[in-house]
Formats: sequence, C-alpha cells, structure tokens
Amino acid sequence: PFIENVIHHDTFLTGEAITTLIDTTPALFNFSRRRDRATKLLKLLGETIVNGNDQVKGRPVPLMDLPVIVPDYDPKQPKPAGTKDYLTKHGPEKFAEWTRKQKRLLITDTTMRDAHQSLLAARMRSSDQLEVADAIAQHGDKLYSLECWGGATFDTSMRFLHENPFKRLRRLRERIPNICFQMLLRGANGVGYSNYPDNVIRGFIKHSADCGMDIFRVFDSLNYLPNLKVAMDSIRKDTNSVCEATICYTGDILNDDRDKYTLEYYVQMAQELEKMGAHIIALKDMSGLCHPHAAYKLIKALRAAVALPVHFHTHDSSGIAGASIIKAAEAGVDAVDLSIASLSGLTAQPNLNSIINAMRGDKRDTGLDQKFFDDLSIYWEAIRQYYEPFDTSPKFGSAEVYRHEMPGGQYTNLREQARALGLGARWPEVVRYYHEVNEVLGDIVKVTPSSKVVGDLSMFLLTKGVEPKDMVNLEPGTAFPESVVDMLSGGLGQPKGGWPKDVQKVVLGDRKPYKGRPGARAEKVDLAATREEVKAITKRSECNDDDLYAYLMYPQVFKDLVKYINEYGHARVLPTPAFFYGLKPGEEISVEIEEGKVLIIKLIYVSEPDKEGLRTLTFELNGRARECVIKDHS
Ligand code: 3PY
Ligand code: ZN
Repeated sequence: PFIENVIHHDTFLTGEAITTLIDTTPALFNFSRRRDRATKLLKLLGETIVNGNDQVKGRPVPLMDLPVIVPDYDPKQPKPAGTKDYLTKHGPEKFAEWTRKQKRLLITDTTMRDAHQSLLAARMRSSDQLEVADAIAQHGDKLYSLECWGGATFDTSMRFLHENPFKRLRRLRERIPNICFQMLLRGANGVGYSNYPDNVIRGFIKHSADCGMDIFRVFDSLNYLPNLKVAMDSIRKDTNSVCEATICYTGDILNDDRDKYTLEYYVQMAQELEKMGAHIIALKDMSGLCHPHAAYKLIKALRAAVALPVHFHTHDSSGIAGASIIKAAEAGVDAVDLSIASLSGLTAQPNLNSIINAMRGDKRDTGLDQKFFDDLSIYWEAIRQYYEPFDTSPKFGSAEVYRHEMPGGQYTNLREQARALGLGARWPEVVRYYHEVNEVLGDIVKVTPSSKVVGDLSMFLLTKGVEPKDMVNLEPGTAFPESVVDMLSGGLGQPKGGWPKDVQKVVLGDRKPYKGRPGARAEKVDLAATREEVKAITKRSECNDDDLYAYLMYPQVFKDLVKYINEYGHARVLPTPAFFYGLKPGEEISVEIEEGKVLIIKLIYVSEPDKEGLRTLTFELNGRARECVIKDHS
C-alpha cells in the first residue's frame, strides 16, 4: 500500500527502533528525504516569490526573451582526447614542454570564471555551466584549458548562490573529462582576501587537485615572491597538476616616466619563478594595461629569458586588448586567455570567436571550431540575460584604465560597493581617488586582495572628505579600515621598494609593521580540531574536505551556508530565473532534486496576506496540490 509518510508505517507505530527501520526499508527513508527536500524547495521558491531574492531586490526583472539553445552534441559519441588526457598520461613537465612546442596559438576559455567575474560580479550559477558542459567536452576538445574555478567564484558561489564550490568543480569534471581545468589561486591568500597559514594552503591545493583541478595559476597580489613558495611547492609535490606561476603586470614598460615596473623587472621575475619550479609562466595583465606594443616587447623578452611556455592573460577595458593578443601571438606567446563572444570585451577578456577568425589560415591558427564556438556564444548570450542586475560594466572601452589601473575583475564590484554606500553618482571621483591612493601607497601592484585595499581606502577617504594626498596628515589613531591596517602592517607581504613610511605611520601609529613573509609567522592550523568545529556546525558525524576547506577559507560564509541549506535545501537545483526572480502564477519548472528524480513544480496561486502578513501559496508538485505559507515582509 502507498505509505504517505514514515510515521504511518507499521514498524514506526509499533515503536520498533528507527535504525531497524532504516535497515529494513531504506526506500521509505529516501522517500521521506525527498519529501523533505521538496518541502524545503517550495519554501525557498515561496520566499523568493513573496519577498524576492535579496541579490536582485529593487531591480527590474529582465526580459529574458532569448531562448536557451544548447549547441548540438551526440551523447553516444565518446569525448575526444584533449589536453587533460595528455597531462594525465605524461605529467606536468612533459605537458609544459608540449605547450612550448605547439605552433598553434593555444586558447584558454575563461567564460566560466574570469569573464563572469568581470562582467556579472561572479554570479554565474553552476547549473548554467553544467548544462553546456557535454557540448564543450565534445566540440571544444582543442581548447588548451577552461578557466572555470577560483578567484572570486569560490566566495560568491557560497555567499550569494548558496552552492558548494567543490561540488561545482567535481560536477564539471565528470562532464568534461578531456580538457584541462584551470583555476586562479591568490597564492598565500588562497581564494580569500588575506593570508592563510601554510598548511591550509597546502591542504586546499591538494583537495582542489583531487576534485579535478589541473592547472593552478598562482599569483601574489604584490608580486612578492616568498608568498608564492608554499603554493608552488605544494602544487609540485602534492599533486600531478601544473604549476603556472604568475607575473602580475602593472604600469607601462614603454613609458619612460614609469620606471618602477620595467621590462627588466618582469624578466627577472620570470627567471626567479623558473628557478622556483614553475612549469609555465603566466603574464597576468589583470587591468588590461599591456597595450599591443608593450605586449609584443614583453612576450618576446620573457620567452627569450626562460625555457618555459608563456601564457598571456589580459582584460579588454581599453577596447584594444584584442590587438595585444595578436601582437603577443606574433611575439611567440604559447597560450592566451579569451572569453566567448557574448561574454567578452570591456572588463572581461578579448573575444575568443573573433580571434579564432582573425588567426584563421595564419601559421598560428588556433585550430578551434568556429561554428561550435559561435553556437556556444548564442547559448551564453541567452544565459547572460538572467544576470542583468549584475551586468554593470561600462558601456565602452576606455583609455581611462591606463590612469586608474583598476583590475577588470574589480570594476563592477567596486561600482556596486560605491552604489551601496550612496556614492553611485560620485563614481568619477571614486576613480580619481583610486588612482591617487595608489600613488600615495607608492604605486603598487593592484590585484586581489591589494586592489581591494586600494578600493577600501579610496571609499574611506572619499566618505570622510579627505583628499588622498592629505591622508598622511590625518590624526594619529584614526580608525582605518581593517584591510588597510593589515596591508600596511605587512599582512599581505612586501611591495617592491617597501611601504611609504609616512603612510605606515598614520595608519599604524606606534604599532610596528611586520617584515618578511606573513605565512612564516602564521601558526599552523590544527586540522583535526577544525574538523571537530565543523562537525559541531553541520551536526554531522563526519567532516569531509569540502566542508573543512570551505570553512577555513570563509568561516562565517560557511556557517551561513549550512544554515541556509538546513532551511531551504540545495538552491543549485533551481533554474536560474526561478532562483533570482521566483515564479509567476501559471509558470512551471522542472527540477532534478537528485540523479533521475525530477519534480515538476507549478505555481497556481498566491493569496493576499492575512492579518499577520502571511500569504498562502498553492503549488502543483508533480500534479498534486501543495500549499506553503510565507510571511510577507513588505
Ligand atoms: C581574482 O583574484 O579574483 C582576480 O581575478 C584577480 O585578477
Ligand atoms: Zn583576469
């Protein structure tokens, strides 16, 4: 007979031990778990329908009229061998040699990491990536790599999307077993904004590799080499993955007035990284300052100075980064980062589809399938509609970037932050402050987290009405933002030439700044004890590595995520429009709550609020009516 609920089961009614019941009738418990999940999901949908998703509150619901078309692929065909297969077979050293020997211009597609980080405030959900993953594996097999993880996405996937980032990685890996995955790792700052103890960094790297990461692009936000050592060693010793050590580019090597970051500075850094054990050198032009002629000269010099392949990363904030890519190709760069046409340009990477076309027939033809990538662009164009509230990059490329030097990945985020502080209309001033604060700090490399500190300090001074040049005259004891105090105390390491003494004085007062590598004085974390802490938070008997490292990177965000999941279940199963904008009466969605188990959910009716402000929502769940009561907070 059909048993509606576990409490109606005979064994339960006779009071026999519940564990026996689990052993003898496990299916019953699956059923009740599913029912519980469905209830939580209706609650989440109900909350979104009645009170909105905080993320997009107050913003118009986008039109979303373009249909989502997944490019054709044949699930019966095996996925062709790609770079991942080569790496698995030959190991990272041979992989690097192979990279340097290729004539083709090798292409990394950054759509699933940097492009959405830079255009959509890193809000892209896993489901939108997984939906197209099989097609990418089948037709994108000539890609060098897919940058699909790390940077800000680790934080945002937990904080705003309520997803487990490690699961995203494993799920993508299952679907795309053949193309190398690449991530952005902030060296000793992991995927966070401050320094982590060495054993946390090591464990995080090992676990990420176990989840499927192949190429670790590891950088330091001040180009401070001692900060890279632990991560580089760990990638080499604890994994079979590739260590792509990074030079962050700032300034202008062709401008004689800018003599802090010269060609020699970068060449020397590449040589150091080679000695430290890099498999590949990345030239990371996070703000898009490396204009075409600088790119040509620098890539030529780097390739001559080291025996390793060089991988060029840039942003199109200026509007001419496509030309830098072509000049880099001419200069012999081995691989370049691009993003799919419909998520390219402006603060993101240059246009992958147009570069395929531009290189066609050239001796460095990319070998990529133009038709497939054009179809893929149509897919991402439709997906981009969902994220319109976050789509706030400037409307045009601008040479202004050469002055403010703001990283592409920071621009939309800082603009959001300014708006939230009521400084939206004063954006041009924010930009001026950013530039001048950098000068006051002695012209530093600006990339997460150092770029965030420059942003924090700019906002702080602007709201106080203090010009950056006057900052050094502020009262001793002025309470600066925590990130500023940390950086000037040496918490992120040391910049080239050290910190200006007068700035340190006003920010730190009598406190002595630290010297040297922050990781060297950070105490080792007791991982076993941390697992106990995590168990107390999750109320589970085990603590797996996903939870351990998510907690170590972002303790509060992790706690909030656990609470959220207990209340609402796994938000990742909802289609993106329903997740952000809820449902309209009559609208129906299908949701796979577990492999092969699909729920069809339709919103029928939303009642007016009663005296207590409670609204009753009527849904149809697989054809049966279900109600859910939600408090209206408006
Ligand atoms: C990050 O660290 O997230 C970046 O994208 C830096 O460019
Ligand atoms: Zn970038």
